[in-house]
Amino acid sequence: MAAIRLYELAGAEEDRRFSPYCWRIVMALKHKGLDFESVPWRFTEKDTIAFAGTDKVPVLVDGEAAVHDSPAIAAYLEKTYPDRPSLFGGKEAEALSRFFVDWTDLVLQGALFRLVVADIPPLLAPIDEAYFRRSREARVGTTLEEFCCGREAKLDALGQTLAPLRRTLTHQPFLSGRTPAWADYTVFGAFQWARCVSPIKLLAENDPVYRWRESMLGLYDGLAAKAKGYPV
Ligand SMILES: N[C@@H](CCC(=O)N[C@@H](CS)C(=O)NCC(=O)O)C(=O)O
Repeated sequence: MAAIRLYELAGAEEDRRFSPYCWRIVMALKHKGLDFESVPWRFTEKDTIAFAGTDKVPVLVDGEAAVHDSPAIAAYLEKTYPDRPSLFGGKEAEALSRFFVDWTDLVLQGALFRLVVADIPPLLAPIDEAYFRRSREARVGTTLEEFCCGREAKLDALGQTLAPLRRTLTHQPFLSGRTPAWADYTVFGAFQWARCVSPIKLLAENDPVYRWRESMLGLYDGLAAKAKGYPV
């Protein structure tokens, strides 16, 4: 059994892993070359992860340590495995990458949520579907279908949201420079979440963000590309 366990959000199908935050950590573990056992988890299985002091995934268990919250897990991996490839590339880069976490959580995932959230309920385990609908509809103040209607205009808004990312990726192949690191995994997690739950085409093939996403999908023997989801 691998020493590290990662609790990851799954849909009705155990291999539909669609949490953007969990994808960050899957990519970070691969980056560090660490083996891990993935444990599928559903939204309503709060008791299963209560030992880690949270009701959300990812939760990483490594020996005696139980860590939750994706940036905290990344910091834990960097500190605990300093001899493995660096996730950040130094303290300044670690601090700078915090911006990518906050931008992704607050801006990018918000823009994607408006486009894909109505596609999620049919993919959930029956025990999760009512919980998901109730909690998310309370958050947005309407039905998920109503919230997502008029996707075309929302795609335009996504295009504008992506403008800084697009320009950066015309200067360099990855957000972290010549090779991918934590900032890339953070942003990529959001795109991978969308790909795992929705058939919507988010990016045109001539978009530098599309090219970057292709590179990210191909990393680690195409791990993310092989994951259950829709073609991009
Ligand atoms: N800030 C946390 C957010 C984690 C999070 O929101 N996870 C979602 C899955 S995508 C979750 O477990 N939600 C539980 C719920 O909605 O009840 C992180 O970066 O890990």
